[in-house]
Amino acid sequence: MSMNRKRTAQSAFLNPRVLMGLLIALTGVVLALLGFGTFAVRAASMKQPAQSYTANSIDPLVPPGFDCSKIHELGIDKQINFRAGAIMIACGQAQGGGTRPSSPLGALTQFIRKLFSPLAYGGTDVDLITGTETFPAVNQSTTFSWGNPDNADQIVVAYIDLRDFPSDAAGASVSTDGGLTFTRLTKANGQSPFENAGGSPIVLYNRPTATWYTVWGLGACGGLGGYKSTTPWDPKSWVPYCIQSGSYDKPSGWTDMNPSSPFYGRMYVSGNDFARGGNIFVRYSTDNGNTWTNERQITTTFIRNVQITGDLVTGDVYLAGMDEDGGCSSGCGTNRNNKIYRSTDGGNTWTNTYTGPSFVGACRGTAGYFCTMYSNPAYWRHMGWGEPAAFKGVVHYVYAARNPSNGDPGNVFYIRSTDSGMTFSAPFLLNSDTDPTKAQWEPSLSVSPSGTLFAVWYDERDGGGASTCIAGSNSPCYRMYARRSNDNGLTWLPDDAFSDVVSPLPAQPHPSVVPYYVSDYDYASALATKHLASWVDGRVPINGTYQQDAFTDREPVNTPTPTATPTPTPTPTGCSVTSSGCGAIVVGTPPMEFTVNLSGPADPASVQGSDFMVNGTPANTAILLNGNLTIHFFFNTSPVVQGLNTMHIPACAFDCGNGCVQEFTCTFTYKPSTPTPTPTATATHTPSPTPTATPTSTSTPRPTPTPRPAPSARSRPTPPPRP
Ligand SMILES: [Ca+2]
Ligand SMILES: [Ca+2]
Ligand SMILES: [Ca+2]
Repeated sequence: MSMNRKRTAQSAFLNPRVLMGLLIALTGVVLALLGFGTFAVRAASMKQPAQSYTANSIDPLVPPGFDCSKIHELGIDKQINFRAGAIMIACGQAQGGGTRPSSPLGALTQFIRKLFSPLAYGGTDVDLITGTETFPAVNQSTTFSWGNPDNADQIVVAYIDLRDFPSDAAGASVSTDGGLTFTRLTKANGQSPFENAGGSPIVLYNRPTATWYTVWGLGACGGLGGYKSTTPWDPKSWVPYCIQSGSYDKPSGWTDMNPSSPFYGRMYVSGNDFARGGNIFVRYSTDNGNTWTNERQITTTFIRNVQITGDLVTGDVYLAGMDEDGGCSSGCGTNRNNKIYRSTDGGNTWTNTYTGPSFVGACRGTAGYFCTMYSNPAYWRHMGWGEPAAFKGVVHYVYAARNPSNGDPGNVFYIRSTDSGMTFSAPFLLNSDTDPTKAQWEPSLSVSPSGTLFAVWYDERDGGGASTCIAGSNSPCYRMYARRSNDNGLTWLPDDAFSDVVSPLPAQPHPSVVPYYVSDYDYASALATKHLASWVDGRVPINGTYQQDAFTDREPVNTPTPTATPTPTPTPTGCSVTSSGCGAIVVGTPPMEFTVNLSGPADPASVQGSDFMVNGTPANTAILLNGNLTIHFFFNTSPVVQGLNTMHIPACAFDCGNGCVQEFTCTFTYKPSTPTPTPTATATHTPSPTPTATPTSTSTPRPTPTPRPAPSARSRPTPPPRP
């Protein structure tokens, strides 16, 4: 069968009718299609009228007369875009997808196991794929989830959607109710609004302009571009824009949404350019996506562009790469190295801050260059790629590795850097399942603005094992599992289920797409109130075949999980904060000094004046006393207002007690000193505050009064010694 397919593919390639089609293809939209992949640049240089093509043809993706012997030289075999896949099929290096006759469909009565235990993480799963689906153009997978920080009801998930393939492979679903329901964007003609777009999905929210940007390979740009909208739920509202002409494979993107960041509003896109040695390049926009003229070369050899992210606080940008060391060309068991690249100046300059130790990538089988999670047939291309996250100078990364010693095909690991990506901790195994026959792979990670971390991955522990994972058949195979940290990665709560059912392994029936494609990544992100994570799920059958739908769910930031007990490893939790100033009434001169007490000693190097705020105003200086259990915070100008005032220390503002500080919020009341002697008063005792005020006399000693009532004398304390 495979030989027949190969011959068919090759002869179709030489068929005159097809060749003619290809020539026409070179002249228009189909050239636009080349935006999917590597050859976009050349294509864009020819200006010809657009042509349309039938959606059941793959031929337009393949350049006429393409020399199949150049597949390796051009890096076609290492690329994940659909055009590269089409060339592999046309050159007989891969089959197209299809429903294999050997796939036994499970008994119709045996449906997916619904678990009745309370769900530890997330809410009810949501199928992002609304509207009709027509076999075999039914695949939706490889997701990118993003939310609007100014309106948490607005969530957009972009994904690969083969509904219109090959005229486009791009889709997105939008929620306007916080993620309870989503609608797949569909124009009146039944198609996606992202015409001639494909490749790797990215969706970002540019906060200064309140504009949503999707990023794709886009034909009209002859390279990278996308569609943008300020009303994302309206399919007609999305308009095209361009980033650059040229080749890009597996792009990633991030945008700085923190108004106090020095690089607020900046947008970043990274990718591998196989027309330039497979090197990683970053493009960024300093004008809210209008122009993208800034390009930087990050590597001088082929390192896979895994994902890009940034620090919500500092504005530093981090790019995770992977040295794949030849991939799986010589089988499972080949090495990988994680790489971290950092820019501290808004994308202008980049440093390779970290190259991790070698590990063996997750693997059960191989498909040419790529490793796969299933074998016989090779299925689900996956190299161990994960996702980075960063918060307050702490950098996080999750990835998947094989255990060569016991043959476990995949486990998900977490590494943590407390020095802005220079050094990382030893890998921490996130999945508690240790059955060496069960795989965990393709993890995503997000960090919220309060330092909660949420990792999500594919996990076989509740399924029947690899032998029962038969693409398209109704046999429970995998489920999404998750794990959460409430202290910026210092400690982790137990791992538990995130998706509601155990999914069958979804089929890839599209004949124009490589047969081992299932999902290349899921990019997760977080808002202040929730973590957003999506995945490919096979629970929905079409034509009796369990097939790909993109699903999503969300984990609230502030709702602790019912079973949450801090895991003692790797380190205990941090400290809590108290202040005798909480609830106090302060009279007199507005205080400029405040004292807090800690349940565990602080790390002096991590404490700054700005860690403490009154009414949102950060203090200028901090001094540690009492064995680092007490901190005095000083303001150059008193932040106190008449009436109610709020003291605040954000979670993980500094390190203490082998962890980081828990969030601290409390209030006090300030009353300016009033002319005390009222006309009727007999002035026997002099500067007397109101009866409820804290006494100033020495007869009632008051340990570390906070906020210091600032009796008459103390308008500015002794100049705080600076460390
Ligand atoms: Ca495992
Ligand atoms: Ca769920
Ligand atoms: Ca589907």
